[in-house]
Amino acid sequence: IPTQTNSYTAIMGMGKTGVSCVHFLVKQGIQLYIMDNRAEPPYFNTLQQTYPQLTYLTGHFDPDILANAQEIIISPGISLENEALQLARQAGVPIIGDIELFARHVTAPVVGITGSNGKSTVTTMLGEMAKQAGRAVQVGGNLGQPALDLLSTAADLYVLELSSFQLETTHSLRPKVAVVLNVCADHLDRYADMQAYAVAKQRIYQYAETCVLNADDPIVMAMAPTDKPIITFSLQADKGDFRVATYQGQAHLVRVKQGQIIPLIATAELALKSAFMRANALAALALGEVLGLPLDSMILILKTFKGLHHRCELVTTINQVEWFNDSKGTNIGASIAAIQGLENPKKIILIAGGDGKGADFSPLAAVAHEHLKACVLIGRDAPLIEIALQGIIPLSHAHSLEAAVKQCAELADAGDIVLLSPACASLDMFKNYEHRGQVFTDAVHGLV
Ligand code: UMA
Ligand code: ADP
Repeated sequence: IPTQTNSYTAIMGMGKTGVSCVHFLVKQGIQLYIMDNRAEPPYFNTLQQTYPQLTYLTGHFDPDILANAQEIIISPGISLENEALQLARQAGVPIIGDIELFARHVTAPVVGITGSNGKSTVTTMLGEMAKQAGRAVQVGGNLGQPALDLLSTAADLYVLELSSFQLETTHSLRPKVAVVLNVCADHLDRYADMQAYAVAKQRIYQYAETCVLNADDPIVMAMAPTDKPIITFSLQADKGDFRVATYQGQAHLVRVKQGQIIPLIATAELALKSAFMRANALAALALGEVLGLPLDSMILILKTFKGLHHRCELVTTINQVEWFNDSKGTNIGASIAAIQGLENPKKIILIAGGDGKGADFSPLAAVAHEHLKACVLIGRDAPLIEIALQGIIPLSHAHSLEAAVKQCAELADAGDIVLLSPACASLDMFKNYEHRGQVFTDAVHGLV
């Protein structure tokens, strides 16, 4: 156990982030005290075996050890309001996250991408565009591969997906270009209100060289800085530097420069055609322009990018019923976008529910009225969604996702769509959203 006060850095969390911080800091010879308040944190055994010389604590966080640390590196899954941290905060111990460590060491340009929805998609698309253009690009962050791990490979560009939790503990990241894609209710179990959540997201713009903003989102536009270049995108024909407009009788994604409309790609040529994918494509084009990526590389990716797993992914068609896995639809905005994206009024049977993270589900009602045939509810917060949708469409409950799939198979007629887009986190029933999506996919395949 480190004895000297201030001789160690404390790491909170033994998830993916904690492990990446340990790997990074061990190489620098820094003494570490690693904690997790879970009895069996996911990477505890691996860490102990790899680094037996380090000090570990599981089952709880120790306020005194934290208060005596030189610095605390906190994982995004742990709130800054955690009781055990308050002594350290009062003592003025610096508390940072993995992205702050990354920012202190990175030497190549960084793109920062945040927003309530579309982060992973835009991050991946932009990474593909940069690769296509021959750039040595590293892609990661909240997307899955922790940012610090990316530093071990030489790169001339980093594209990072950043969550509000990561941004809260980041102080000196200077992105070459940054975007807040959109802001809708999410993580209200961690934030006092929408304002606090938006403030965390806005941090991405603080030291950005150029800011890309969604002109269709008033919460994002309210973040527009006045002291640096901004570029906007919009799905409307009358606003945005990048927008959707008619060109020679066909809808196109276009760039508007000094009043001139420059067509970039017909929307019919996009590999993914829903409205939210158009917004994601416009955002990626705007970011790519700032990076100087050639237009032909970007367009090629837009024509071929088929989307990520668990995001409005067509699993299969059985008896003319299409089954879509949108397990990554973890908040109400995502699920509304997914439902509207399917453009099939009254024929969608939705599976929703899980850990609602304190959200208000009432905005689902209008969309349900317009687009849904029925809804099967699962998970802890099913009763909250039931309240929002009662009397609007037929509702039923299922005790498991497998049972929900069976119910949907009975409800669906030829031409219908079954969509898993829970509007909730998965952690009340599953390991993560991938696990939920896999259980759904297996259950659907099991119907045949
Ligand atoms: N936890 C504890 N005690 C601890 C540490 C964590 O109970 O001591 C719990 C947390 O409450 C959380 C879970 O364990 O439920 C995991 O938290 P973590 O911070 O250890 O997570 P990591 O494994 O480090 O993964 C994190 C991101 N997770 C979160 O922000 C919750 C991953 O994003 C990210 O891919 C990874 O770092 C690499 O950067 C996932 C996510 O769900 C995909 N993100 C949220 C989202 O997208 O909505 C923000
Ligand atoms: P994130 O990384 O922000 O969670 P993803 O790219 O993984 O976003 O997409 C998650 C879900 O959010 C998708 O499955 C889809 O339902 C929805 N979505 C994607 N892009 C957008 C967007 N631009 N606006 C609204 N919803 C979106």
